[in-house]
Amino acid sequence: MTKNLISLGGSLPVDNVQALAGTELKDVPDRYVRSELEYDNDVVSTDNDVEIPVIDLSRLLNQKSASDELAKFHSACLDWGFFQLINHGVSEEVIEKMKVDMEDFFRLPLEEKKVYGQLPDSTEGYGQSFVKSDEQKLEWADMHLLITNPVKERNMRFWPNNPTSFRESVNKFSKDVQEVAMCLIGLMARNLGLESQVLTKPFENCIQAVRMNYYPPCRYSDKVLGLTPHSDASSLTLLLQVNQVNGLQIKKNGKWFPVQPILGAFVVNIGDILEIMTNGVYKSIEHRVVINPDKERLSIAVFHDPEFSAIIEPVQDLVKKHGARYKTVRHADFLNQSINNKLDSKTFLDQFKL
Ligand SMILES: O=C(O)CCC(=O)C(=O)O
Repeated sequence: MTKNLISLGGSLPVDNVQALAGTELKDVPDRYVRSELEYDNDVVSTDNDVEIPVIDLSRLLNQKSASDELAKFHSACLDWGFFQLINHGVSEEVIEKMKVDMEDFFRLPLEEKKVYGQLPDSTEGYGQSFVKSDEQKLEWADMHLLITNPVKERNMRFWPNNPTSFRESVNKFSKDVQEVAMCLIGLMARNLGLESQVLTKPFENCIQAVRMNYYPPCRYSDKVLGLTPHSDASSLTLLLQVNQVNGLQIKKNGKWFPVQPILGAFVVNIGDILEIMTNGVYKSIEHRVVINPDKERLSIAVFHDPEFSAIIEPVQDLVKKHGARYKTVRHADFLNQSINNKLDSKTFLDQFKL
């Protein structure tokens, strides 16, 4: 058997949170208690007038509306680094099938899900990621991670065949989402005054990973976090809020803003690698997930990156004015370092700043 080239590093094994949440808990086990949340109430925005931008891909691609929508798209990338994408062209059928199969997978008995469990040296499969020490605080979530592209890098050992249509659903969904991601990167280049291939070429053999997140409800939801504040160490993430339950929050001007689910929309965010490539013009944004006291939450995050051998650096046309603001790094090294770091706001990217 040939060894896969893409390795996502290991994470220490932890208890299954879905199973833990299904027991009669008198309190949250200490490892899940996030004391930082005690001081948090005043920093969650209650301003309902502030809305994360909504971008319409069909308007971006239509000659008549393109220039207005491109301007909106540029300011969404510039001012927010996060937006919701509607009319993106991924069919309702493909999305619905993916959602149903994911929900059915997470509903399987634990022993069946464990068949697709992570191995000690990789975060691919069912389990958790970024757990680096026995003291580290844990997240109130389980996840299932798959490498979906390049196709030859797929490790089918981790691809559930229960439900029977799961593999086909991931296959179709990931392919369609990747097309949308590549289209957005090309349009970003245009908005930055670059030839589109300047940004798209490194993604020709795009590495794509799909991370399915399951956040059980917790009656002590004010003590736990579903996902620690972090920016994505990848380039561009498209996320589906599967069952329309709130939880995702993004940080802007020191405040957390909830991302209200829009049915069928993707939440798109700039990752650290695009921040480097655009020399900081577009920035990755810190985000986190809070837990609902009564309802489970499911989401699917799809990460896109240049191939492993790609050199990550600010594109030349964007360094002319201010000089390079970030170091040059091989993608493989960047990824390995990010995987061996525990999640912690934007501190990982700081190491690459000049
Ligand atoms: O579940 C969410 O809404 C966010 C997921 C996320 O940020 C991730 O998987 O990296």
